[in-house]
Amino acid sequence: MFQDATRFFSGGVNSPVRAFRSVGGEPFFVAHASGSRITDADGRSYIDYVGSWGPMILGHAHPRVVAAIQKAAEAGTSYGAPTELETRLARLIQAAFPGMERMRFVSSGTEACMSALRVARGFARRDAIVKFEGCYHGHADSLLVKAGSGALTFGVPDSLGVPADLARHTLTLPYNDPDAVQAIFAKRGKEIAAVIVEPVAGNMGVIPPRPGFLAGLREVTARHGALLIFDEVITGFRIAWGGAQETSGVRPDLTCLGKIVGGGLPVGVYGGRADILDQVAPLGPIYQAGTLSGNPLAMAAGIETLTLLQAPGFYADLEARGARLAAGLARAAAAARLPVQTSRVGSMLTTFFTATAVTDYTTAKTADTTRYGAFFRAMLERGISLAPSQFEAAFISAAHTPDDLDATIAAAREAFGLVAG
Ligand code: KE4
Repeated sequence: MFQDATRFFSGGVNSPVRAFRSVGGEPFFVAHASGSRITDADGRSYIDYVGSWGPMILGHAHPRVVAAIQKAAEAGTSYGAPTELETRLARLIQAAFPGMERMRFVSSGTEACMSALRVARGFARRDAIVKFEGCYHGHADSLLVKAGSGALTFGVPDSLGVPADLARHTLTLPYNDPDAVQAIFAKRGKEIAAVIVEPVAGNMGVIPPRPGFLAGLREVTARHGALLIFDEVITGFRIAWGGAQETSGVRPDLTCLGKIVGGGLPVGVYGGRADILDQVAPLGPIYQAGTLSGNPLAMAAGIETLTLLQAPGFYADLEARGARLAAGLARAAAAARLPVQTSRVGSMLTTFFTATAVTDYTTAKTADTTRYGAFFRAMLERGISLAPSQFEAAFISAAHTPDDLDATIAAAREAFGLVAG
């Protein structure tokens, strides 16, 4: 199947990380999935911690989500016209994210972040934006930019095909570095339209914000007339019902959501202060549009998913599962005398193969990716499917049972031993 796929797709995949290139071996092809398990075309099943990179917080093929999609499909699959389903999902989102006074559905996290940036630039009438090294906000040109030569100079492209003229409007700073933020605003505050941040980083592995970091971003952006954008595509409905703005108490001007909010179907959302969103077409001069925005099947999947997340104790149970797995993995690594950092926020976690405390991209990159690759393969052989990259998160779902977690820890004990050997 992989051979066949390489005749059609670059690297045989429809998204780069799926190709297993940073962990070695060939990707398995999925036949079906249910609950915490995913089964490949050869009939092998795994306990799954990729969870479609975040959306599958309820586990795969939840019967109520599947039924909701089936019911919606029988009424038609797309209209290109408003439906009451969109309003119902928006009401649930606003209940979790009250700062999203107005919002708009799009079809991916990339589209949500790209649109939020254009809205911020249009509203602030400024071109510069600030992002953080190691944070990923989708593949829009302005966000595929790395730090320029000096910390205070504008960015350079982080991908071929991104014009230098565009990249120079993006400033990239170290994550968790409040001094760098203060310095850039002192020097260029008047040019900066927005700061976009993963309020808990997930794309360099899981890295929580230092105490005060997010509040510092809130203060400095407000003081300089810049907008604060929380990219909660991963953290939204993951680390809490109200994401990182619930856990941190910091309210951004704009929020981007994705993944869980569509229950596994293609949905992204951007939204925030009404006075900002009132500038978006057809009300105002900032344009953004989408054929499949608000797709009825995706809306139905999102409504059912968010409804199920409101079950009493849902997040407390996930927290307990996360704590149990993280403690078990840390004990297993210690037993193999392997220096690792287990970094966890709620039900998203990363085991960094390094003795260094991981607080930003530079320290994350001290991780031994060869060892991670060996660990990944050893776990796969033992029926555990982890993220095929050291710099991603493992996701626990409500479908992961205590037995699943204990089996994972037992497999890790062997895998760490092999890697240490
Ligand atoms: P999508 O366009 O892939 O739906 O979302 C982009 C995005 C935006 N913001 C954050 C914080 C994200 O994590 C993502 C996408 N995450 C990646 C990996 N964590 C998705 C997996 C992939 O690229 O295949």
